[in-house]
Amino acid sequence: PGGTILGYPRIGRMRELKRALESFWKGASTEADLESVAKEVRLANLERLAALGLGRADSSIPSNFSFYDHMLDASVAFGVVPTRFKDYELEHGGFDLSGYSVIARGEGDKAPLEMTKWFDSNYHYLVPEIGPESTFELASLRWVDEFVEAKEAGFVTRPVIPGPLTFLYLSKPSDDAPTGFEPIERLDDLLATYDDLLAELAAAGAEWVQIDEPILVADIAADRSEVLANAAKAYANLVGLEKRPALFVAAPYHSLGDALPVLKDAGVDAIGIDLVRGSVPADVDLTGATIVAGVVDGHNIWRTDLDEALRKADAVAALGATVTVSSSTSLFHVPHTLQGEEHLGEELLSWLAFADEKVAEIVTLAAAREQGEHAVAGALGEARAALKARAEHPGTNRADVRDALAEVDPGWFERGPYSARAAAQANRFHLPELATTTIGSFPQTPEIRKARAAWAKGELSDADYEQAMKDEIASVVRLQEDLGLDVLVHGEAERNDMVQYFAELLDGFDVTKNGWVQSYGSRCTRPSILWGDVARSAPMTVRWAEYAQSLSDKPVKGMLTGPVTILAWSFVRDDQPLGDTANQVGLALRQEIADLEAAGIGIIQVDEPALRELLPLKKSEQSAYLDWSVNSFRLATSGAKDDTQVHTHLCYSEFGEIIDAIDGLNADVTSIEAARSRMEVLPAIRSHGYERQIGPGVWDIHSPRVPSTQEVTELLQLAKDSIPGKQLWVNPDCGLKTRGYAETTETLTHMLEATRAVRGV
Ligand code: THG
Ligand code: ZN
Repeated sequence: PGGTILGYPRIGRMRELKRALESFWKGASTEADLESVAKEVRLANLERLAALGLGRADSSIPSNFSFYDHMLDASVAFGVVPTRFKDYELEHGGFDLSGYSVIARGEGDKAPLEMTKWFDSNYHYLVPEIGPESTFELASLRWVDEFVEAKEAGFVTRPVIPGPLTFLYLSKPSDDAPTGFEPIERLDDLLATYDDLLAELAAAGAEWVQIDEPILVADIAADRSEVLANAAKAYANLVGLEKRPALFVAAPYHSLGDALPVLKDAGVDAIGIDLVRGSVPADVDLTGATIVAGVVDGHNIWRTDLDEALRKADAVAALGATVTVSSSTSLFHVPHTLQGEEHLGEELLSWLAFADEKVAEIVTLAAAREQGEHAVAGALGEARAALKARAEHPGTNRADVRDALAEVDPGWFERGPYSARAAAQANRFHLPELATTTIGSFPQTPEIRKARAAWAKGELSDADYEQAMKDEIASVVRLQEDLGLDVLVHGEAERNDMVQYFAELLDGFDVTKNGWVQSYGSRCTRPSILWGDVARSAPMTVRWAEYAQSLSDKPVKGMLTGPVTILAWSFVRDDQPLGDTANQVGLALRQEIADLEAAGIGIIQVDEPALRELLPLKKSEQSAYLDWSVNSFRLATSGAKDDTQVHTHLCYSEFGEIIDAIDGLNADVTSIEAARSRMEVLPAIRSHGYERQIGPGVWDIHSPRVPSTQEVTELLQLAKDSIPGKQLWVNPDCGLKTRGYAETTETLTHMLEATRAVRGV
């Protein structure tokens, strides 16, 4: 029927779930308190979606709640939690919310599930661990219970479940699995569990279930014909069940390609396709199929071109399909609502649509298709006017920015040879083997947040705020000197977020007040809106770096966020190639680096943690991406002098695909996340033949646990097996802003003890 969405934000309009989770983890509230907030969030979402025009009784409202992560939910529901968490299991099977939280966050010597990026988004999922020893059984009925809860409140929802192929292809082999084992080998056993789940949902009265299979749009290591054969087998199995809801298989994030006919032939009842990122071949026969056409961008915040959306829906209908209009992806990638964002100004507001406004657009599109465009002529007219105003706005096309980029010549992308740089830097800094540093941020204490909030409200003067930040910087510098780190940082007290900080200082951006988007678990980010041409009007970081350097004889790193990451973690304009936008940012950073050098800063880190995240899901698009992303970084950094040491930091450990890009960035030192995966990336880097310096993280900072000196020593020794000591740096996985001072001081002490032990070998 009419219109639907693939999912809705789960964290709550005022981040109620975040607050409830964090209070529960602190021990300040009970499991029952947490359950009750969660229920309020779920029911409020249902009411809101119905009020916006999705049907209460026709399964067009999805139910996609999760306490922490949907892949973790699937691990728990299918009974495949790693054996190290057995102690936390309830007597009759399954986990309560404390046990569930331990799997997500770790405790004592129990490392949590690994966390990694969800497709090409800024969301992180928890990686299931599957081995030959895993036993599959339906161990949680949460999805059924939530369906029943909604039904009792008057809503027939559509439960949203990760699909069997996506679940297994995104899993990693368990610690107990023999080499060569692939989780997908357990497909038959997993399917038996889906059979049970679908029977339970049907018995509870579910008419539809949404099974998310985004893995089908991605080019993954597995052979495509094997993936398609598994898809055919899995869906033939599920379609053949006697007792089941209608099956809606959704495949967001790109084109389904040759998996589309496979799903159609298997006889699934509806197929969701992404028509924002992807497309349907013009010659595919969709006769008899029901297609949920993702024509409203679920992953970005621009107001939809409704005329184009209608054209896309019509084109799919012309292939023979019955069409329902929808979002291209779940809306959990965008904030709840534009309400409360009036400070953005009428003009910018009129160009935007967050989750609620997108639902309204979908309802408009559905009405246009059912009743004719005349029925919604007003809404269509408004959308046209807003799009036209956006295209014609002077800020989206600035002559000064365009001229500056036109003057860039190829020499601006090249630094001198590494050997010369390395010699100049060795001469300037005299760093030891296994040099120690941190990634940049130190804990953002409640006092820092309070000072920033007071300053924003005008309750703290500029001078007092400046002094508060300087005091914090001084104490962070002193702590690092006491610990004995070799290369210091200023700690980034003055930064709310590594992207937003720059967005607030650069032209072409705006920031929201409450535009939170879940990043992982209870953690959210507030992506900035990159709407226009980007330019720097004044230095952004120099006075803080200069102050920190004035306090120490050791080098203090200048800290910048790279162009790709600024794009990836913002909502970025969709009216020009990303590479053009990235070069505008690159040029602004190049000016900043020149100013940092002039202020005496000798080591400058340009973070690109999101480089891997934006890597296209389709192989055919990857090399063009790597070209523009690497180029924008080189544009930013290649003006640095030989004796300026350029660092970069990348997150997430699937480096196989981008080792060439790391090479291409041409940074002198690259730090990477490696602790949770126990350095598994290093052999690949070694066999690639990497001549520059690398700092594989030895502390997983996403978890509150403190690794022992012994554990860090083992990781460092593993690293030394692959990388010569002269090239090796010692650092945590990532910035420390989410950690507290107690665990930070303790872990850094362990890190330095381990370094001394390994240096002594
Ligand atoms: N900034 C942005 N995106 C990111 C990161 C970031 N994406 C990937 C990675 N880092 C995700 N990691 C985090 C780490 C910490 C937080 C969010 C994402 C975080 N958020 C606070 C919270 O939810 O409590 C925000 C509160 C605040 O700043 O006031 O701690 O670094 N853009
Ligand atoms: Zn990182």
